[in-house]
Amino acid sequence: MRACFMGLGYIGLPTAIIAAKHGVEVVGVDINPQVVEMTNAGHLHIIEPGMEAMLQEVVRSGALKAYTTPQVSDAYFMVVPTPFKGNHEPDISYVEAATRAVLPLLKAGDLYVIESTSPVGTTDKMAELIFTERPELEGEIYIAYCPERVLPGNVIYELVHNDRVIGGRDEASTDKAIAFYSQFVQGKLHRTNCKTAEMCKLTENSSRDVQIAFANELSLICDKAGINVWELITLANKHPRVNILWPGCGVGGHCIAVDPYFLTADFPVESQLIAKAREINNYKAFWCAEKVENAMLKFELEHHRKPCVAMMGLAFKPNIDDLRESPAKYIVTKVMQSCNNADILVVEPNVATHNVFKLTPYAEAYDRADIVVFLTAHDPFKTLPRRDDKVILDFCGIYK
Ligand code: SAJ
Repeated sequence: MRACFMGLGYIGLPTAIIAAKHGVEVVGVDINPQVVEMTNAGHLHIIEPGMEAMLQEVVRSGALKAYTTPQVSDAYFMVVPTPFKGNHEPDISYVEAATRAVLPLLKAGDLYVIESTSPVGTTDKMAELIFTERPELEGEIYIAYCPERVLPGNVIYELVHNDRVIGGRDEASTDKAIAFYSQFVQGKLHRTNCKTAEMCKLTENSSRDVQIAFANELSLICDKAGINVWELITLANKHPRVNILWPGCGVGGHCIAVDPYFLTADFPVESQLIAKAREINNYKAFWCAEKVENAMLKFELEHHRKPCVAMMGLAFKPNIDDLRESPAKYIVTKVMQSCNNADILVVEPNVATHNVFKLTPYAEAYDRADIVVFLTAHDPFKTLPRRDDKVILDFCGIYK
């Protein structure tokens, strides 16, 4: 069995590596020649604990080889990004380009799977494209949608142990895709149709976004009411049927802050709550920036000098170095722009250097600052001694 993975990013590359480790002959394809070169040299271009050693093993054994163009295989997996355009409309052009690239190689009996997060109906749309260009393949190939669910940082474990939803365009396609994934997935493989599988992925991340929006809304109410939101949620969660998530400085990353728009764009009338949750989570970052600016003004009025401010954390969530779509980064940028003469120390312990921000070690920044703003709950921040001589703005629950 030869499998061709289109896209060697945060999901495609780990999946290709795990499949190769489980006996599949893997062709990894990326349009970026540097990614291909690094992969073939056994260097991981993404950050994922434990993954590089595994890559080296499968490259050395010849189980995985990377190319810039697809090679004839028995199964093809579309694992490319699906970003959105300026107006929050999903952009499936990468899925389409990857599909067009494999089109000439498809033959009877092949399996074609989309893993990329996609608007409902994308699998059918791509099937239509395939059969328009290659009508002789109608009824001869297997087409399915199978989303991933892994949490960055825990990918090796979750790729193997998470349950997966597999939706074929017909029963035979579902069977064929299940047979492929069962080579390396130990979690349950749940069968459905492709539309439900597409919707399931969007539902999972929208559900999390809505729940975080509830926590963020509570944090705004508590701030006004003078209640510690962390204590409040801890207490409310003692109820056997209540499980509230935690507020933060917004929602970041490439999944939860993006996927709900795939629903709001296609179902604008129906998806009221989902749209509102997006608004609340975006507003939270804006609100945090305003809080910092107000604290700086207050300090200046009281002390007749500008404060030194430590902005603690740039990553989109704790203990990672991923700054993509990070609300913390947005807040730091906004505060720096509106207070251009201020003494602002930017801290991100998981990144060595940054091309925009000059980074300061966290203990030094904490020591020097008059105002400390916790944006991302990185573990090292929790070891800092609590100091009453500083103004502390804890947006991410360092002291929860
Ligand atoms: N966040 C909060 N409060 C919380 C939990 C998270 O504010 O209580 C924030 C984080 O700080 C971060 C954002 O949410 O800014 C997203 O982080 P996350 O850990 O919830 O999720 P991701 O984006 O790293 O990964 C998600 C996961 N989806 C779900 O948990 C439903 C993962 O399983 C998916 O595979 C991934 O999206 C994806 O690729 O879709």
